[in-house]
Amino acid sequence: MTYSTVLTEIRGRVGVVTLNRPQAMNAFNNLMLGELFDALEAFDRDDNVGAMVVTGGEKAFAAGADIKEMAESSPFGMIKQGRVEKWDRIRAIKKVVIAAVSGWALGGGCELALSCDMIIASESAKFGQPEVTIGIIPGAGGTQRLARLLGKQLAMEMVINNRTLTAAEALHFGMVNRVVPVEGYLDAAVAFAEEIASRAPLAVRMAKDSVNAAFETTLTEGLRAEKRNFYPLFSTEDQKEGMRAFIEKRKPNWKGR
Ligand code: DAK
Repeated sequence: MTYSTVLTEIRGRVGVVTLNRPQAMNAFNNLMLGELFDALEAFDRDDNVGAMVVTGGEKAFAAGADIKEMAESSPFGMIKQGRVEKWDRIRAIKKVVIAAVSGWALGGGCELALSCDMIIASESAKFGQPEVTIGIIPGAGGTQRLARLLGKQLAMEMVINNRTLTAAEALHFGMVNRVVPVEGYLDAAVAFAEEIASRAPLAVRMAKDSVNAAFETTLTEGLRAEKRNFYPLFSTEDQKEGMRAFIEKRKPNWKGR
């Protein structure tokens, strides 16, 4: 598959999707949004890929939705373009997706990073939701995910008053997993994803699903969801292999079944 606004490559067992509209700070137009999710879905189906990384450029991960494209939009125009449904596609990805963020992650760019499972940030990363400065609010989950992640006060400040977080602040508040030097930030994210790709695939999938359940439901329902994912793993070859390998003091050889 060839794309015109994203680049794709497979490094080891990691599928890397790079947003590639540097002339617009990787602002998403409708085409790029579609290509990004097409590429992620293709990697999700590919048995050679164990985990994915989404990245942008050193100066900008993504500056949000393309304001020039969006400026004259109408509600029905956006619905017709399927923009809302497009954003739901990332939630359906089964494999782990890591965001490798350097420079600006603003508006939809910040929301894209938050939609990923984990975030590796370069020291230059800056996160913000400046939508109010152009007369709208976040529309791809920013108000909800920031409130859950950072609590009400800081989320309010970011969403209402355009407070941006530096990489160090984002780490302090638990919004990112690691902060690494700008040089080599993508390599660090790929290495992180490679570690995940080396683990039992079905267990990783169930683990992701279980943690995500915590954000959707009550504790009782969440615990049920965990159990629904826990027991079936005892029917997999990988569970037998993993436990035998531990007992035999060797590395497991995962089959993904
Ligand atoms: N859209 C279009 N073009 C953009 C852009 C954007 N978001 N951000 C930057 N650019 C373009 C600039 O216009 C400029 O293009 P030329 O003028 O050279 O043609 C080029 O990128 C370089 O930008 P600057 O000259 O501004 O570069 P600086 O280094 O001075 O500043 C900046 C970088 C990222 C701080 C600044 O460009 C900036 O503030 N950009 C806008 C950030 C922003 O407001 N983002 C929020 C957009 S609203 C939805 C879900 C989600 C959304 C929408 C719908 N649905 C579910 C329906 C999301 C909405 C948003 O994200």
